[in-house]
Amino acid sequence: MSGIPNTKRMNRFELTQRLVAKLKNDEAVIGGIGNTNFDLWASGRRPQNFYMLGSMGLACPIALGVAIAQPKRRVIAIEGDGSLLMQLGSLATIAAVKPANLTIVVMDNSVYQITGAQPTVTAHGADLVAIARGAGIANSAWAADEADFDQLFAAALEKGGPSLIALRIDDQPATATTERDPFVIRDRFMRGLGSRRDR
Ligand SMILES: Cc1ncc(C[n+]2csc(CCOP(=O)(O)OP(=O)(O)O)c2C)c(N)n1
Repeated sequence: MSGIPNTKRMNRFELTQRLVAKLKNDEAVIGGIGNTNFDLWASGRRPQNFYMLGSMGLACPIALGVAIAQPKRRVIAIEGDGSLLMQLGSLATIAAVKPANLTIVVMDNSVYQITGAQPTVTAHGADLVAIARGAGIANSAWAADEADFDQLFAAALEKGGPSLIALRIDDQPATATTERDPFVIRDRFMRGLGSRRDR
């Protein structure tokens, strides 16, 4: 069983909707592969959203790049536990670079859900908040429930980071599927961030 503190098992789509509802300043949101970006897509189209296709573990590295390139914009990475586990080094890099405008939100269901619910190591006690703190992201916390998430996320946007919020979620599948055109996704995101003005 998981060594994660006794936090409520929440729902990814509901949490993603809560997150998106709090965005008021054209924040960039990077959804990881699969369910995290599917529920981001279902929570409302925004040109400042980027939907990762195909590769696990890239939400945090992409978000770090955006945060460095546009330090005045808040940037949020939403990643699954399996994907984050594949790219743990990104946490130490983020801790070293210290982007004040970057928040990581981890959706931990303890499985690789989209490929058949094989257990990840968080099902055996690996604690992603402890790992993030160990990597140097001191401002890392489990959200006890939805209200706690609201408060942690608002504080992350206000006070600055880098910060990481981990959420224990249920086994519900995502509510939609993102469009599958990487060029469209990239171009719209670049325009949404004001970094593509041609064509
Ligand atoms: C490098 C890489 N390895 C494996 C896969 C196959 N794959 C796609 S999504 C996924 C599971 C993702 O798990 P997680 O990030 O925990 O999200 P969940 O599906 O649980 O929402 C796997 C194994 C892949 N796309 N890329």
